[in-house]
Amino acid sequence: VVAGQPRAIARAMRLVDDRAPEAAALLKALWPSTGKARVIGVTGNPGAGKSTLCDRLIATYRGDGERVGVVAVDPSSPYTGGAILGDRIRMARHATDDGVFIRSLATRGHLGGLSRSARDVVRVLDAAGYGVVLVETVGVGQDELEVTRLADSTLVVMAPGLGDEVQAIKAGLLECADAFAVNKADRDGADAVVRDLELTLALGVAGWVPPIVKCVASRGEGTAAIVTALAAHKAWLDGTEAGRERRRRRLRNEVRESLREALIGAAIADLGPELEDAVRAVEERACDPYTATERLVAAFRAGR
Ligand SMILES: Nc1nc2c(ncn2[C@@H]2O[C@H](COP(=O)(O)OP(=O)(O)O)[C@@H](O)[C@H]2O)c(=O)[nH]1
Ligand SMILES: [Mg+2]
Repeated sequence: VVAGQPRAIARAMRLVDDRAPEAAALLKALWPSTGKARVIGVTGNPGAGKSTLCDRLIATYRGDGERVGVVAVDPSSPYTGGAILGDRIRMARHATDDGVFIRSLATRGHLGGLSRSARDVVRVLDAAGYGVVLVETVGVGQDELEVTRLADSTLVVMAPGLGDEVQAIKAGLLECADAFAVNKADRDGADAVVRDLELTLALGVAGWVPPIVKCVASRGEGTAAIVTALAAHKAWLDGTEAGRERRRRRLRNEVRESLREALIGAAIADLGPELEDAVRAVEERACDPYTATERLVAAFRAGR
């Protein structure tokens, strides 16, 4: 993987994605080779032009001599079904470029699992020397928003005529934006989206103010300005205390989440039948769930 061999990378990703028993040892061994990639989340409503824009960003970063990894999160929700094929087609011209590695991830519908898989797949790409990693997600659902948290910078793609009016957009999506791309500027309504965004941001952004860039991804217009905006955000992350604090917060969250998962696993393994008994007692209303939890925690602590 560290030597950048595509077959090894693909195999490592499969192990990580399947949560194979070897995955933990693999990720530990790869860790020293990570921490160099710039991870860019690309999110926004289906049809906004994320894949088209990613294709342009790949070309631009390749032109700068960067190796580029792409993680495409395929939503399993029925209304965005088929995105996987579309994404592959739109990025297909890079398929023969060995400086580009594209990997799709299924959402599988389990909360938290997606962001963990995505994060670990991104780590594999990082260890393999991809200096820029684009993570394309759809900005619907909490799980999707989680995925953008693993990014250094999150680009929110909007477009006119998609119900992307700023009032309608989820607050979570606005908050996670480090830059906005208002795509389909060849259509009516793009300026109105920009104006609405500017007004919304003027109301209450402290610290980094996300730049708003108009673009026409299908023609490659505006891509350079987006790359510049993302570079400015990276400079902010690296060069300011607020930026460094944000990185620390992300790692803190990761360790906590990983701890939560390990603890619940250990508790279930240790308590086994006691846990089932507690559930039954609550079901029979012999015990309230609060007391049941307290007793389980006490039993786990006592190592029974
Ligand atoms: N008019 C116009 N159409 C675009 C533009 N960018 C993308 N599209 C089209 O919008 C549709 C959805 O694009 P896609 O990249 O798949 O969106 P995604 O679902 O956000 O990944 C496709 O038919 C694209 O060709 C643009 O700048 N202008
Ligand atoms: Mg797409």
